Parts: sequence; structure tokens; C-alpha cells
Amino acid sequence: MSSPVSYRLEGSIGVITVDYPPVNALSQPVRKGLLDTVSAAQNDASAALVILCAGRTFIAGADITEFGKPLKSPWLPELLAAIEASGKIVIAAIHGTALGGGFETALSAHYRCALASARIGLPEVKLGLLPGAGGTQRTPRLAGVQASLDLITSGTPISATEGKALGLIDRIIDGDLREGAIAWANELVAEGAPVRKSSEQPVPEFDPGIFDAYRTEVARRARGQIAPGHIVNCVEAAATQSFEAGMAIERAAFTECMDSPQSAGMRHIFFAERTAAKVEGLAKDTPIRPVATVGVIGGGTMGGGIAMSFANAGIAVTMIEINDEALQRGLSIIDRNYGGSVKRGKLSESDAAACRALISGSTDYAALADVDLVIEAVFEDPELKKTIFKKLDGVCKPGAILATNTSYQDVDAIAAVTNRAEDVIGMHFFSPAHIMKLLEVVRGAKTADDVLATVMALAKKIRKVPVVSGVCYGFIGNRMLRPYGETAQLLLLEGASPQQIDNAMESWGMAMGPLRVFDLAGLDVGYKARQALSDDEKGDPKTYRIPDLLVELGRMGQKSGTGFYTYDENRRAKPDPAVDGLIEIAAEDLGVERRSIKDEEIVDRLISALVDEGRKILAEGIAQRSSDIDVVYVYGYGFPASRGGPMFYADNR
Ligand code: 3H9
Repeated sequence: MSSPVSYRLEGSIGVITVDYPPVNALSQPVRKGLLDTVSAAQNDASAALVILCAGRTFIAGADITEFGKPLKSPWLPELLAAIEASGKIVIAAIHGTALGGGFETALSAHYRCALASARIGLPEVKLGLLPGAGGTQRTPRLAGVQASLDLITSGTPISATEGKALGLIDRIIDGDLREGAIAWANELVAEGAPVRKSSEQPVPEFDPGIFDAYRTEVARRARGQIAPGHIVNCVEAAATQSFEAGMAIERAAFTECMDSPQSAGMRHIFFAERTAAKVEGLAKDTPIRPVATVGVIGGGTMGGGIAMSFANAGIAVTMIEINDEALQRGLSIIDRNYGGSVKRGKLSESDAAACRALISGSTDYAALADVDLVIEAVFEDPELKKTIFKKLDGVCKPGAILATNTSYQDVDAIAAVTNRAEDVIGMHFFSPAHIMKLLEVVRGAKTADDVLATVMALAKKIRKVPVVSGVCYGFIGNRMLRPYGETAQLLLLEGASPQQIDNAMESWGMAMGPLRVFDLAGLDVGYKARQALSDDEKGDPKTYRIPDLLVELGRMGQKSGTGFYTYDENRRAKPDPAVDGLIEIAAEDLGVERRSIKDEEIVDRLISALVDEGRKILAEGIAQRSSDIDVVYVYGYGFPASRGGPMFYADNR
């Protein structure tokens, strides 16, 4: 097999090219190829070496598929030590994304240049890891302590221009990267630029109190994850000890993280997310329908968020509301959201204005005559949805995709009111839709393959994580939420308090406990849905008596200021003795004996409720694979990625 690393002398510059699709990850053949090439180049006619990559990106990191398996020589830290020890200057030339071990490779070079469009970063923390090839030691020596802590504990990549401002990139190249990098290498040779080892640079001055402050901050933010605390320790070692001592500390911490179940869970989610994008039985060459314009029906919180998701990806949106007043209200919420993004520094004023300009409104369905995709996002009334789909069938052009954002309804029944059931699909966004990453894509019995393929591709374009679900009440996520919520109600009756349940689940890692979630969503929503059901359909009264009583007392959740908790003006939840009393009365009435319940039992029963339903969903073929369910729960329901999702957790505990 030929090596993924090639070498060519361009005048007096030795150009080393890594060509290992799809993302030039540092698999063993790449590491070996680089080591052999850099070593051989020490004895040839070259005056300097340039490392660059073919394809869409610079090295995107270590090969994650190798993790958890025995290490194969050469190790990345050995390779990077050899690059840094080169007697000839080495220049890294970056395009695409230089991430993790890829950016560490660039740091081991003596000089770094990049296209302005390139991004650099150390995202290991998102895999439950820390940079394990000198990233925690070399970055602070170039960018200082504060910037390094920010970069490595967040894992968020920065632009090459930001990197230049921090001292991580030396030069931005305009035009062709290869040509520009070779020209710069020649300049450096001509001016006698020295071999400049990052490991030998002094760490710029820093405030010694920063480490403790940061440790406190990451302990609060990282909720039980071990990698962020280790990162702070490693950066502290970089700032206070020798490079060699720091490398030893980094290696020990990296090994501990790599062996932890947290990293195993997060690595599982990394691959699960990418696997979820693949649809079984859908040919790779399935044609994609062009989607340049989108219609959104409904200007509420959900419709507005959906409109913003498309506008943020440069796609024009027409929002439809029933009258001018509702339309203006919807558009003004969008204005406010963009204003908020500008204030928080997430978007520049001009970018926000450009996105906002892509959203227009109308009260006339005729405005949807030419759009490529329509998403209906009105409230959960099946008859209303059917009426809307009949109208869409009348006005939309042939080939337009008609999607419903329903959370529960039967997509096939909605499709059946049209004369084009093959064009109908579910696109279930999660609120707030411009922020939440999950998109459940509901494949109806008659949904055409190219409609499904188009929506999956579009999801990626609008930066969502799509997961395919079959048709059933609540699809994957909300269907599993039902037994989870019902178990929480049983636990209340049996003796746990709302705050005990929520605290137990949050300490375990859930972003929010179940009762706080119900209060946030509004208790009246479930109440109204239950009113439409027969006693049989409602199931065991023990599973809904308490929320019914709360709603009947006017306690709708956060929106009314009271629910399972009482909320202050800052929406902070406070335990309410009235709720404890009400639970006791309900328990007595339903003949449930109360007892003291341990936190472990709470976690165990709630997670088992999710997993049991997940298994049924798999058996029925509603989800394609177990890992898809994990993706739904991590990206849509605040399940901790460090536990790998409910199914991974159940299979590995
Ligand atoms: C690390 O570096 C540790 C070191 O500090 C220390 C070591 C000692 N490995 O995302 P995409 C696959 S930790 C293996 O759809 P995009 C991916 O699974 C690593 N495979 O493309 C997919 O495969 P498939 C730190 C990888 O254009 C295909 O490539 N680095 C890796 O949307 C395309 O991926 C990171 O965490 C990998 N490192 O996004 C970066 N990366 O087609 C992780 C990707 O079979 N990668 N694949 O499904 C990314 O963030 C994105 O992939 C990237 C491209 C932004 C690069």
C-alpha cells in the first residue's frame, strides 16, 4: 500500500503532503509516513520543510477509531518531538480545520501559516479528553495562559485570524495556500529564520490566581466531567514547570481520560451522530431536490426558531400567519432574538441584519406558490394541520416538499389529505429551534426516497443533527418521554419530592430534572392532551393525578409562576410546601404507601423507563439503530453525552 504521505522538492523547499481522506486523521500510516519523511528530509538538499494536506482539510486530529485499542508505534507525541527537533525549519500550512492532534502537529512545526478561512482548535474536551500530544504545553507558550484555558476547556475552534492575534498563527496566506506557503518558506530561508521550537518559548506573564478561579468555573460548567479539571492542571504545569515535566503530567491525565467511561460515552456519541445521518436502504446516489426557498407556517416560538435556522444558513424564508397582528408579533420575536445574539457577541450586527433580511412574512398562502419546502409549525391540533395540508396541496408547486413539525401526530394521516403523500415528511424541531441541534426526520409510509435524502442533506446545511424516525405517537424522543414522566409521577406518590427527583437526575448529569422540564413546557399541554383521551387511553391515574390537580389549581408551570415549584421573578424554582401537601393527599387517595426513596433508585427507575421504551422502539423498527436513540436523547433532551445516551449507558453499565 502506498504511503498517505508524499514528498517533493520544490526548488529548495521540501513539501510534505498528507493525503488521507476524508479528513487526514493521524492514523498509524500517516504518523509513520510523516516520521519517515521528516527524518529522510534531514539529509537531502532541502533548506526548509512545508507540511500541508490534500483534500478538504488540514489534519483534523488523531484517528478516533484507534482510541481504546493498543497504541501502534510511532505515538503522536514521538512524531511531534521529531518534527520539532528537525534541524531545518518546518512550516505548517493550514486550510480547512486543524483540530486536536492536527493542530498539535502544527504547533510542533516552527512556523505556521493558514488561509483566512481556516479554523484551528483543540476540541478533545468534547470527546472527554484533553490534547495528548503537547497541546496543553505548547499552546500556553505561544498564546498565554488565559487564551489557552479558554481554547482548550471550551474545545471551540477559532478562526485563523483570531489565531494570528493570539500568536498561534504567524501568517495569513491570500490565494493559493501551497504557493503562498512555499514563497513564505523561501523568504524565511533567505532571512535566516531560526528553528523556533514552541516548547522552548517562555510562557507570557500570567496572574497566578487564574488557575484556582478557572478550576472553580469548570467544576460548575462541566458537571462531573473529569477532562476540564485536568486541562487546567496541565496548563498550570506548562506555566510553572519544565516542558518535559508538563508533558509527563499531560500524558498521565490523557491516559486517565482515555480510559474513563466518560470519554467512551462521548466518543460513542461522536460516531453515533455521523451514523445517524445515514439512512438504511437509501441509495447513496439518491437525487436531492434543490431547496433555495422555504415557507414556514406559524410565527410562534417554534415557527420563528425554524425560520431563523434556515435564514442563518442563507436560505430565504416566507413566514405565514393568520393575520397581520400575529405576523408582526412573530417577526418582532425574531428581531428580538437576533438582537440578543448580537448583544451576546454570537453574531455581528451586519451578519444578523443579513440573516434577518432573508425572512419575510405574509398572511396569504399564495406567497408559498414557488417555495421548495414548506414546514407547518402550528399548534398540535390534528384537524387544523390537515386543513393546512389541503391548502398547501392546492397552492404549492409540483415537487415542493411539504413538512410538518408535529411532535406527536400521525404523519401518514396528514399526508393522506393531500394528492402527493410522497412529498410529505415530518421535520420535528426542538425548541428553541434556532439553538437546539436535534431534528427528528419522520419518514411516512409513502415518503419518497428523494424527499428523505433532501431533508437529511438540508439538515446538515442548517447545522442540525438529523435522526430518522418511523411514524408512531411521539416518534422516538417524546414517546420515550412518556414512561419517563410517568415514572417520575410514581416516584412522587411513593415518597420522593420534586426537588429530590430533579436534583438526583441533575447530579447524575441530566441538563434538567423531569419536573423542572414539565414546568418549563407547561403542565396544561399534557392536561389538554389527556382531556381528549378515554380513561383507558389515559392509563393508570397514578401516572397523571398530580399534574392534573396542579393544573386544576391554576398551576401551569413556569408560565403561571407556579407548577411543581414556585418561581421567582428570575424564573428560579423554589420548593413549595403546598405541592408536598398535594402529593400526600393524592397518594392517600390512590392508596399509595409513602416511604423514603434513595437517589440511586430514582435514577435507576427513570433511566430504565427510557431504556425499556427505547428497546420497544427498536424492536418495532421506529428507530433504525440503537445509537440513533442515543443521539436523540443527547441532542434533544439534555441527556449527558458523557454517559453516551440511554441505550449505550444501559448496554455498558
Ligand atoms: C485528538 O486529536 C487527540 C490528540 O490530542 C492526542 C492523541 C495522542 N478520526 O464530521 P464529518 C470521520 S482527538 C477518525 O461528517 P465534516 C467521520 O467519522 C481528535 N475519523 O465531516 C466521518 O466518517 P464517515 C480531535 C474521523 O466535514 C468522516 O470523517 N479532533 C475523524 O462535517 C467525515 O466527518 C476532533 O475531534 C477523526 N478525528 O466535518 C475533530 N474526524 O463518513 C473531529 C472525522 O464514515 N472531526 N472523521 O461517517 C470533526 O470535528 C469533523 O469531522 C470535521 C469535518 C470538522 C473535521
